[in-house]
Amino acid sequence: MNVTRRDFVKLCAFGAISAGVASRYFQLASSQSAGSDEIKMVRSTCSPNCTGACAYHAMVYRGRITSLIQAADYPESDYNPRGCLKGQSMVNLIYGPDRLKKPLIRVGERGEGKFKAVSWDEALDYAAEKLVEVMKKYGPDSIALSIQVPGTGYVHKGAAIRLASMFGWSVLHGYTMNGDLPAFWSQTFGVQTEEFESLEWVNSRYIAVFGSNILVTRLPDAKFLNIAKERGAKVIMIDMNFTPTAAKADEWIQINPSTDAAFALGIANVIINERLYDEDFIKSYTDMPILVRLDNHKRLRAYEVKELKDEAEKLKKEIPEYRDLFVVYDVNEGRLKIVNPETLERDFEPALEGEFEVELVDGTTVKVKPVFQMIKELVTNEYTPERVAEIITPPGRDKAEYAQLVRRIAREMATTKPLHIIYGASNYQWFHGDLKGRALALIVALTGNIGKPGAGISTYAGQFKIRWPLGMWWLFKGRKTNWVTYLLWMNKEYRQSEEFKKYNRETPYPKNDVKAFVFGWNNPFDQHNMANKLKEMAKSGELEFILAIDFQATTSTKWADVVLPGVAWYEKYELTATILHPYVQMQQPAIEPLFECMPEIWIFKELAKRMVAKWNDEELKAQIAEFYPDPALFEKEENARKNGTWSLKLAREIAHEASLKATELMLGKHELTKGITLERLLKEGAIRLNLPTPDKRQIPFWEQIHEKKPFPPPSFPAPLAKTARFVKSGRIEFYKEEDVFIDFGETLPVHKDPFVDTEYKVNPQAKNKYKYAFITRNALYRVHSTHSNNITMLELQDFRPRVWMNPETAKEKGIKPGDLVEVYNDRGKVRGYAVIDPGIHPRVIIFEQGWWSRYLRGDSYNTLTFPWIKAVHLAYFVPGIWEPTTAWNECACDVRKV
Ligand SMILES: Nc1nc2c(c(=O)[nH]1)N[C@H]1C(S)=C(S)[C@@H](COP(=O)(O)OP(=O)(O)OC[C@H]3O[C@@H](n4cnc5c(=O)[nH]c(N)nc54)[C@H](O)[C@@H]3O)O[C@H]1N2
Ligand SMILES: Nc1nc2c(c(=O)[nH]1)N[C@H]1C(S)=C(S)[C@@H](COP(=O)(O)OP(=O)(O)OC[C@H]3O[C@@H](n4cnc5c(=O)[nH]c(N)nc54)[C@H](O)[C@@H]3O)O[C@H]1N2
Ligand code: SF4
Ligand SMILES: [Mo]
Repeated sequence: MNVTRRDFVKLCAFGAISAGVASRYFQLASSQSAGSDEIKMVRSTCSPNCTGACAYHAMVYRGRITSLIQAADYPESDYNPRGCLKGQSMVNLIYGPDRLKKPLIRVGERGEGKFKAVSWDEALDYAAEKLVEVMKKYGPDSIALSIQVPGTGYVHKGAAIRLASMFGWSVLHGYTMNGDLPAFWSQTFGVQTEEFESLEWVNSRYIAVFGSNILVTRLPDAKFLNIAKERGAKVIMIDMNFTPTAAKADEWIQINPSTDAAFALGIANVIINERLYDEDFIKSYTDMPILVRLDNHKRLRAYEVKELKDEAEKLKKEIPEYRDLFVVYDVNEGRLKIVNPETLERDFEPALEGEFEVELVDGTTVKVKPVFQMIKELVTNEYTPERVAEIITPPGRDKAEYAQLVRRIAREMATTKPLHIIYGASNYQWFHGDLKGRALALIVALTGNIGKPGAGISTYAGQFKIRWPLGMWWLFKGRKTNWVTYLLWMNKEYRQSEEFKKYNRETPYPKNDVKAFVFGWNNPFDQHNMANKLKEMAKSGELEFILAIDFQATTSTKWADVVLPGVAWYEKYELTATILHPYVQMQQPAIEPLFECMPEIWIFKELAKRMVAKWNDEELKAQIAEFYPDPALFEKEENARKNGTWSLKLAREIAHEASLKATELMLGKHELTKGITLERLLKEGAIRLNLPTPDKRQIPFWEQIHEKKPFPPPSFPAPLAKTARFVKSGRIEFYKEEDVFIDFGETLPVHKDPFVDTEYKVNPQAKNKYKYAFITRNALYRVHSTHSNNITMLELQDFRPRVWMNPETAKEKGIKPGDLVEVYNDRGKVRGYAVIDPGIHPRVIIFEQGWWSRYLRGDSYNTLTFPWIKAVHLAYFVPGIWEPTTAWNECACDVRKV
């Protein structure tokens, strides 16, 4: 849209215009002619891995973005405006001193940061040759691709996956690499995750936030907590530390590190023993009435039971293979009944309590109990409010008061509906984070707070979600992706351990290990677990080739052999989605990519083309034009090369066209995107997904609760058969019967102390040496390491990384406010300036993750962390849904003055 400066003020109610796809782009390009005295306003989205996905208007004057303004054009006005100071000051990165200008090839040592600038042809040819060399030597799966979570951009990240699928590279799942996967979801509900849109928070009357720092990490959505409060909701914050979110809550409850499961089980104790639970709900929607054998700890199967065998064999043929037939005791009829796993319609009145004797097919008998009875015994014996207070009460606080607190909170939670629990990423990023999640889910299930407006449990981590199937663009012609767990790569010792051999059922690993590393949209040499190990592998040559794609020079690009300059989100077309709201949106180019930067779709296309030429796969050679969603676009560029009319400008225009075509392909014909067209997106901005709920609200499990469809709903891109086997009863499951759960005493949710099964097990000395938990929470001033170099953000922090600690810690260590201190353990160390804060738990040290190494006077915070693997996460393998996930906070440390 072109306007004169005078007209600018009139543009408050601006809506982007479009006259069809192709003309849209060219109109845009022409208005960028240098010297034209017009201000152009282009709607795009801010898109770090933040979950905000905030719509912004880029104001462009003479081909340059002069300012970024919150678009505030969401159709539901409550969502307006969205944004934050990081998004607002993104120009500091786009035009910043770290911006990459040209492709680079390393000339110095790895990590030294010495490169020569080369032409695109030279860089791409060299990278393609090196990659094919590794593929020939070790097999294609020895190349690992890391592109982070997909929601920040389905088109360009999709192009990277498309390339990986062509050749059969290994792809590392960002969600588990980040530790963002809350493993309790798949174990309990059979899904990756499901969460409320933030607008739904206002419908709750009780919001219990367990370690999610919403006022820092959910900035554009945080206001909905306040609106909920204005409407009468109570907000409580359970956190080891006082946070901005705690400051806004009605009540802050400080507990010991990673003791949330004990707290939740104490709450369950009170709810069960005071009979405050929703009996009808748990009988219909959960596994609580299902009978478990006391001899082998497995659920009783219908076909094992003499009186049910014939009926079970008949029924078995009618249900999918991923379901199974379990049994309840019907109190009305006084006999055992089979649970139909394909519906939640209930034709029995099951016993929740008691113990029964069942005659098996072979004439022997076995004792069984309903899951509810087992939960009741567990919480009654182990998790009385007094016992729980022993576990959760911080040093120096009154345990009797905490026992009373558990009782009060339990009664409030059970009687104030709807209840919403928000379980934060930092809270589940512990070794036993899954147990904590299962215990918290127990509270919402017992009280019937699932599948209703304002009632549920949500976890909000990164922008991970694939909101509808995208395979038509992501996968190259019938080829597949090859997912590999990041932690297995980092933890070779575990790969060779007896425990791994015993419990690993499906989790794959490349037979010749990872030999080349390709990454984009992440900064692994700072951000990833064992950043020091990655550096070692780079230094030693174990990694034979490293390729980085970014729009700016980061810590990680310094470690690469080839660096390819991609573009920021105001220089390309891209399709985005987030979990915090159900809107689909487009990023649009406001300016020409700076310098020689290129849209990533083009980079991956060029790599694919050059690799195919050197790789012996005739089928791929014949199909290569189909890398672009429209082969004619591919040919157009090739022809231009042949007849000498090729230019970067032309390649970019074609790449923009290809991005739009890929978007159209992905919007496709799915029920969820019905009616959402590219043209509409460009014209209207944000469009709501067609969710199967009233007013298309994002209310998880609506269909399960209201239409009696069995659990789980599908988690894209996995086929239902892969995820439904996690909950074979078709219900919410609190009892897990796989051998590994039995062996580790985790058939039901229990509390386990932090560090006992990890740090202290490996090194018993660590218990005395390292008594603090190293908490690397997310910072207000960055999105992970993005904006680490943003001058506005740096000024707000006095350019200083900080280390938070309790006054007692400071006293014991002789540390004063502002002192330079070092947090360390046997693996590594990181430095920052002391902040002494009584709101910090006395056994916690905080360092906010995301600082680039160059600001740290030494090593990265991720030299201290370790890739612990929990065996129950090996029971199945569905990438990003059930696989080992990172536990940042399972990291013991000490602190000293430098
Ligand atoms: N500004 C900003 N926003 C972001 C991001 C960012 O980097 N910057 N990153 C985005 C992404 S990808 C993610 S994953 C999310 C993460 O966002 P959050 O889920 O909010 O995670 P954190 O900020 O790491 O930590 C939240 C709180 O958990 C507490 N906590 C840690 N362990 C425990 C525990 O055992 N029990 C209890 N009760 N509390 C505990 C910490 O004290 C901290 O206050 O944020 C997203 N939003
Ligand atoms: N110790 C510790 N470590 C952590 C965490 C923790 O809590 N503690 N949190 C973890 C979590 S939850 C997460 S999600 C990860 C995130 O960690 P990373 O995924 O590494 O995220 P960033 O550090 O923001 O790096 C993103 C990079 O992508 C680049 N980029 C952004 N947009 C584009 C684009 O459109 N094109 C291209 N080519 N490049 C782009 C940016 O310039 C930046 O360098 O960090 C994890 N690391
Ligand atoms: S950084 Fe996140 S919250 Fe801030 S404007 Fe960008 S997307 Fe929104
Ligand atoms: Mo994340």
